[in-house]
Amino acid sequence: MTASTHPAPLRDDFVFPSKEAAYEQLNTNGLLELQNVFSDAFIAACRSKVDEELQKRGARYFTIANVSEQAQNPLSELRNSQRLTDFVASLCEMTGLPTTKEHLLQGNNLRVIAGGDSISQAFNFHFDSSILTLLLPIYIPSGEDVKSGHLLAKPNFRPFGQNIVTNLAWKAVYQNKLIRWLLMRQFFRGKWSKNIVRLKPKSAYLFWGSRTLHANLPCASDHKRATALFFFGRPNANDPIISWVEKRRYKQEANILENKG
Ligand SMILES: O=C(O)CCC(=O)C(=O)O
Ligand SMILES: [Fe+2]
Repeated sequence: MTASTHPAPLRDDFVFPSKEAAYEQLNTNGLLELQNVFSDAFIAACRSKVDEELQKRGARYFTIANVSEQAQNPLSELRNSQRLTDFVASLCEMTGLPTTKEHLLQGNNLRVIAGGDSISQAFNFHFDSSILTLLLPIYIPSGEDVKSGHLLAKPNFRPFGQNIVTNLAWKAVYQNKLIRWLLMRQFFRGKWSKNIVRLKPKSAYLFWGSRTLHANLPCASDHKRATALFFFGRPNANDPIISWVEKRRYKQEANILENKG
């Protein structure tokens, strides 16, 4: 194996909060920002990679699934970050849900929104199937909220421990066009003002994935928005039916949002 040529993702001087404080924050506030955790060089490398992919594909929406397995992508370096892995593993373990370090990372993708797809890719409210989701902003447009692609999140909106039936019921209720329209209307009436997470590149955002109802805001069509998503742990690891469904879903995860809207 040759040594990686990618920059180290984490800033050397970044100090993680204690896992107890972080766990408390996730349970009460619902969202944990690790401010300026990523190095300038790492974000710059991720941006170059996004630009390269945009050059190939043109200004449109796309996702790259399992991006951390692509050695040529700087995001692959994140897997080697022991400090980050230990931190997220501890948080997942603290939930009491069954997790193992080997199966910690369940899925990950790079998500790029550009050109005319910006509106159709906004307000796609959903729950992730992970215990913990890490969102890494790479490009976030500046400007007013409705053109910024920021995150809308209602953290801890439902408890962990959905079984297959209740999970499907939640999905049927929250992931359909009528609710999307109603939630959008709520947003434009200012009802989500406390739930806008203004994303800053170089920070990481953590939330309980399967508990948090979330979506991103639109961004202007002449801007690009790029995020990487890392999904850790499965709340239903011991349920064979859910495991089977989720395995299929992780394969399709990158396409789910792509095909909606
Ligand atoms: O790109 C984002 O801000 C959120 C994407 C997301 O929630 C997901 O891919 O599960
Ligand atoms: Fe998500």
